[in-house]
Amino acid sequence: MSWFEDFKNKDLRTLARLITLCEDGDPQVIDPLGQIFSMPSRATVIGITGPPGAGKSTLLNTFVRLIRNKNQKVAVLAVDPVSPFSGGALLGDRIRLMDHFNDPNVFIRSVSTRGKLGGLSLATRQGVMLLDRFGFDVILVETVGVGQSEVDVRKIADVTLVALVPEWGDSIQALKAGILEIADIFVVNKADREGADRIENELKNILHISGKDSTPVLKTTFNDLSTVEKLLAAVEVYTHAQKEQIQKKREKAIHEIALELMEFWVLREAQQWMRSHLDKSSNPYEIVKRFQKKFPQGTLFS
Ligand SMILES: Nc1nc2c(ncn2[C@@H]2O[C@H](COP(=O)(O)OP(=O)(O)OP(=O)(O)O)[C@@H](O)[C@H]2O)c(=O)[nH]1
Ligand SMILES: [Mg+2]
Repeated sequence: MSWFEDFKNKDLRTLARLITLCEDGDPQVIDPLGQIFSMPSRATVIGITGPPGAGKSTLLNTFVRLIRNKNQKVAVLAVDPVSPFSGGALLGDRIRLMDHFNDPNVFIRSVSTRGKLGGLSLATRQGVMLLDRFGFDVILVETVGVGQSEVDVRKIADVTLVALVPEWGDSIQALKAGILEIADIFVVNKADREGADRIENELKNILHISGKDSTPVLKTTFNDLSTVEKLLAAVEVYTHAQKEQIQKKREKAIHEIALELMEFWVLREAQQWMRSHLDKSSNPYEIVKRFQKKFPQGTLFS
């Protein structure tokens, strides 16, 4: 049986194995990925990003519950942070809050780079594509970081939620340029804590000044289900209203995906070659000059 046949037959091990091969940047995935890409796509991809410990996983855990209540299939892709904040928290910890391990219609998976060039966003994008074609109705992608996130979750998600917490109130000013570009919906999480109203007002002010009054700001608390229900409803309103733009974004992504993958392989090969040709020299420019001589500009891909 081929990868594709197994995938079509909804074999979960094949799905998991393909995601691993994507993480590894293994060239043998291209054939099956090409076949799988042609399958119908139907998932809504919800991205969530925010500072470490903002309660993203907790929120997604509740999302999973609400989505399952509607009898939809849901997948969670937790992107392993190799970020300076967390120093690469253990994934077991990051997704420990998931209560759904025994539900076959819930798929939870982490992706990590394992230190490989460009691998993280590539693997995440490929992972989302696989989960979509596999038949999940909703795919939740969690990444850590605001603005400087290694994975630009916006590129992958149909709708991007930025989670902030009251403790971050003072930092909003500093962050505003970055986060305004990222968020389709703002979440003030841990709204049971002091300062939630302040951060909400501050956000709304910044959005108003920037002419982005239409960006929703919702407060959520883990022990108040109705707040998370409202958030999910806002996500549905957004994806419904933006249907055409989302479709366009997906069409635009075709070239992005191809370029990212080709760049990845070319760079990896080039790096390996260059490293193996580093000779002893006290002058870095001498090394580059020898490289230039060997490959004059414009000859590499001629
Ligand atoms: N008070 C309060 N605490 C919360 C709330 N939501 C989550 N927490 C707590 O915040 C801590 C971090 O929650 P996580 O869901 O792991 O946060 P995260 O953003 O996924 O963390 P990383 O993935 O490590 O960045 C946990 O101890 C949660 O119990 C909330 O609404 N209110
Ligand atoms: Mg988490």
